Amino acid sequence: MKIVDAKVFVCCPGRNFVTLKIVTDEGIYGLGDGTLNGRELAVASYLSDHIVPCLIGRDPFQTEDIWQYLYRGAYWRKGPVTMTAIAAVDVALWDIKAKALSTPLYNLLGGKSRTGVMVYGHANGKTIAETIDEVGRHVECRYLAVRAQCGIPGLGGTYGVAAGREPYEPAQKGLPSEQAWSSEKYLQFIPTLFAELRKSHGDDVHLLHDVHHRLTPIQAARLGKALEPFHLFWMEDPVAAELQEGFRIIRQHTTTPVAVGEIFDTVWDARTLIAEQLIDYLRMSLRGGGLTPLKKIAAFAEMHHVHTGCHGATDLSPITMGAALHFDIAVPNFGIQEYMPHANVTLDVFPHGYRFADGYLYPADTPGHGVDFNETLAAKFPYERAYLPVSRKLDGTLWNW
Ligand code: EZ4
Ligand code: CO
Repeated sequence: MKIVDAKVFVCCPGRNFVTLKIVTDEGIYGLGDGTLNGRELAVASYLSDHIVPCLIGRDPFQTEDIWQYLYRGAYWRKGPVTMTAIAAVDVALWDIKAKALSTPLYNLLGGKSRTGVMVYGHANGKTIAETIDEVGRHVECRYLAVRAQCGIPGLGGTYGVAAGREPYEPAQKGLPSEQAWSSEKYLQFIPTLFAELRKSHGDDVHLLHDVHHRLTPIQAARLGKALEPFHLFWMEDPVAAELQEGFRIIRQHTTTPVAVGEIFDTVWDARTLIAEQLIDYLRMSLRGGGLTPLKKIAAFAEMHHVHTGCHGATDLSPITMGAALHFDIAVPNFGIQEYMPHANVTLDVFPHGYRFADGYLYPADTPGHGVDFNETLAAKFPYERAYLPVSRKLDGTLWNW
């Protein structure tokens, strides 16, 4: 089998997505997701200008060799644009391989290790009362795990909380907006939020919280300690992780489980964190280079008692979600999968076979990863410039969003 064509599509059904379609001489095609929130066109160019010409004529079954060719062969390694582009190719090739063998992707990854993939939903409120209601709404929909975010008294917009009544979307049309941040006000407030959530919803539901890189290690240590009575499933991205050794400080002070990695690109970004058992969950999904490296990172994590917790925000297309579910259901050290349902208009462009029931997602049982792409419909939604917001401390200092 040979690759005869590859096309890159940029579309905006509700939000921007980059999609790669690789076509073979046997008529089988594979689909990969190259979406990098706020930097979509850079990945589209990396793919169409620099990668697609190198793919024509290759054997799509050689997922490992093609991965090495694109990673080592480019000389310039790592980086979010490169790794998102390689991910799109890698996932499309695994899709082709599974379709050619006429089996669901999970069967190429060891087969099913569990019956369903436990997911967590997002409960966001402007106030504690609203967040309590939102968690309640998820519990009614049978979610077993819920991430809770809340507006901070004294601050305007807070990460994770939508402006209007529409579902939260982590990108806004036009140039980046700016939001005010105070770590002091946040640290003061969050333990009260979780105390109230436990009072209203009891101890059974798994509660999670995303700090979104806003704290320093000692502040994160203090938060983790204050949250111990409310036994969170995890505290996510407590600090920016360029300095992996900084997580030692968090670990020395608290038993609240730590999750990190949605912006990591390679195992090198998590090597110390895993080897020293400084984290409990690795948040990398397929965006960091695809399935080929994710299998390796997961195996390395397994040896260190670290579980997976794939990123699953709406800025990853249904292709990443669909393919991640095959990984989740197969990998021995699966932890949990993030699930932010896509808008209906997005799902119309990406017909898919995965489904949610009683707190679990189930991957498609059809050959491949089970997510398709409607090119004709996608063409009706051209790219629209959109960015994540930026965050500033109250004195104007630019901070982590
Ligand atoms: O803000 O994916 O855990 N989920 C998250 C996301 C991120 C977006 C950034 O593109 O933190 O909502
Ligand atoms: Co996050």
